Amino acid sequence: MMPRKLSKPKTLRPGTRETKGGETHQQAAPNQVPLTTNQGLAISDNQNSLRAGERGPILLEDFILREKITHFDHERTPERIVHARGAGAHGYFQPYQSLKKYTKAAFLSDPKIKTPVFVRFSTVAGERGSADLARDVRGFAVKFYTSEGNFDLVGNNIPVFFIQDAIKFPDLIHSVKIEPDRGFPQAATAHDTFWDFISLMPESMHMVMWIMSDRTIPRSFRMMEGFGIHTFRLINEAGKSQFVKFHWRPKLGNSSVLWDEAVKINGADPDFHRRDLWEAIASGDFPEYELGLQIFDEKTADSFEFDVLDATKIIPEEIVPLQMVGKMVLDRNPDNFFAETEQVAFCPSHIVPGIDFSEDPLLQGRLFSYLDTQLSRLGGPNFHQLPVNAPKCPFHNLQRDGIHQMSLQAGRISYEPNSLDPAAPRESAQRGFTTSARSVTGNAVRARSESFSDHYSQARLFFQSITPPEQKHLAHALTFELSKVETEAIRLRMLGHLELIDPALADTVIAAMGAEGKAEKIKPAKAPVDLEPSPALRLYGKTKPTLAGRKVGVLLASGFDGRIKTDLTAQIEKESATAAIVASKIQGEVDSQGRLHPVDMALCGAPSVLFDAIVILAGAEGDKKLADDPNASNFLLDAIRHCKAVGFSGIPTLSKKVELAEEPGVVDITAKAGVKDFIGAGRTGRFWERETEQ
Ligand code: HDE
Repeated sequence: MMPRKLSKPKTLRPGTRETKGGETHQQAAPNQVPLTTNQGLAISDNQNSLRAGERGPILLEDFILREKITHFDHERTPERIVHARGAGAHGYFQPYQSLKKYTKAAFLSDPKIKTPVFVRFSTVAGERGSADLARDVRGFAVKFYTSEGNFDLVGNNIPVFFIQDAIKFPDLIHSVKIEPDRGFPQAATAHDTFWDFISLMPESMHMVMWIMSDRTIPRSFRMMEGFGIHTFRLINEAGKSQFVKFHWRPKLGNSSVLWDEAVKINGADPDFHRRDLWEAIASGDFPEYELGLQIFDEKTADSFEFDVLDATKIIPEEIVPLQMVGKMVLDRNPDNFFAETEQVAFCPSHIVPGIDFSEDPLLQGRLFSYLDTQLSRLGGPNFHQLPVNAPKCPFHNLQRDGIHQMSLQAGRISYEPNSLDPAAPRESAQRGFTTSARSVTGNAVRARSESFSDHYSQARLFFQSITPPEQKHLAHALTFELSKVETEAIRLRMLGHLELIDPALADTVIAAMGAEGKAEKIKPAKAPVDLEPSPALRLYGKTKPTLAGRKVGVLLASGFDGRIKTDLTAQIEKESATAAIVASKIQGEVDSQGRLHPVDMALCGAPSVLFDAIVILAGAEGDKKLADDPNASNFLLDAIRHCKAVGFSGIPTLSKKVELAEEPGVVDITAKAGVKDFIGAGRTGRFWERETEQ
């Protein structure tokens, strides 16, 4: 779909009334409901509190002031202890074909069924006001409002987790969040307590590879994968149970930014991800994800060299391929961030008939935690009545009262069985949720199965499966993070783990840190083995290169060629990408014909890290001005450094200044096929061969 341009906000000028003090008093039109208190009382003056004389103290009698301020004082609810910062969207899910063979879940039974969804993407460690581009796991939580109740698939953008047992979660989160005495660092793993804990948790080594990879600095929520992580069960009408793993694949393909970009984006636009999602949906460019399932039976599960109940392990797609079974489209922004994105309450225990849990000890702990957290976060047991949380199918039971009760629960009967009300809700053996038949035996023990003990083989598999640029970035990230650790013993312990994961990776990081011969010797519970590399784990090279959904920054400087600009922006739109027009001044820029062109952003607030590819269009005079502007040099230099497609025209002074060389992906846009070549380069995305950092 071609993205529509976002409409510019309009200013309204309602009638105002004259005052001595000169403050603005906008008046409700006669046919408009006036501003009222929460009791419905019309308010005559929303600018002045009630005073004893024009210059006197405020009277306690001012119930209007007190109501307004009291409500304001209570505007915030406690933020989520993890995943505090997030962005949400509405949409729908639709299966490609009936999955009745595997599951009796109604929403998967018929390709005609469109199930409404609400999705919330998030970071994990940072507080609600932290920046979007923190190096962090991203939450990918989907609430399906099915005809049989809500199903919450509360996943992440990484298919494994740090720990194997829920009892370690508070420790993990305490180690990663701000250190409790000093209150920093915010939204960062690069500190002592995190790496101290991690280096003492061999089971987290696989996840460490993923979090140090480019996956934790995604370009967009629209360009990242999602995973249910745990093994779940699918149950069909005949009661047959199979294991399943859930995957989301973005239609736009995967894309991440470089660390240097992430750092700069956090300064230039800390809301980069939520803005990107909001603008894409508002302009009609709806994000889409395919749902892929890995379905396997108990016998297959038993044949793996790892345990499918261990959340630190993947099942390589080369062993159990993904079946793409449906798509999710996000087509509506929330009407109110707080009411929807903030108050949405996901719980892995929200399940529907046809899907069931596994005995994964991490999942089992989550089944308790989420309901509990909503009680304290949303204030009571009726959070399911909030519009974003309420099922869209009928629901009724005999639970009553409680804080923030919003429904009018009529009638005398609030117990069951009863003989007084034949119409009261009762259980249904036929339609009700039943736990799949599974035998549970054994003594009560606090012990971890030996089948969970290989902590290094899949970490190695991940590192050896990703592309060379991704490997390089991963080594950089480890060097950066460990160099921030002040305690030498922690650094050396982590280097010992790296030696077990991959000696070449360890050597690179050790050399970059100057720690040759110092790594601690770690004894693994189980010696790692080499596994067949899995290309599916790569970020790049899995989908066709595309410019769709990306943003091209077009920097104009005076005297530019208006025809090239028109052609270029038309070609960009044809790719389903967007062009952001940038110039030194927000009021516009003049072309070679003296015509003023409107612009979207001023250069001082539009560094090239905000774009996927850039073009500089300048006339001779504009070029000289750009050469004198450090923002323009940085615009170009950063795009080169970040390996992006660069189109330029008539910029000898600026290009000389930044020593622009003939390089792959750098295109003279004034050449005969200049615009076409630039679009081709834009589709390629990054030209890794240009990457200079070692
Ligand atoms: Fe969560 N997690 N988690 N988590 N989690 C929460 O619930 C918890 C885990 C995930 O956008 C909390 O509503 C425990 C794995 C997402 O609102 C809390 C354990 C995965 C979100 C909680 C885990 C996740 C949360 C905090 C270890 C990926 C955000 C606020 C057993 C499969 C959902 C809330 C949203 C949120 C507990 C581990 C994903 C405290 C105890 C593994 C996407 O209940």
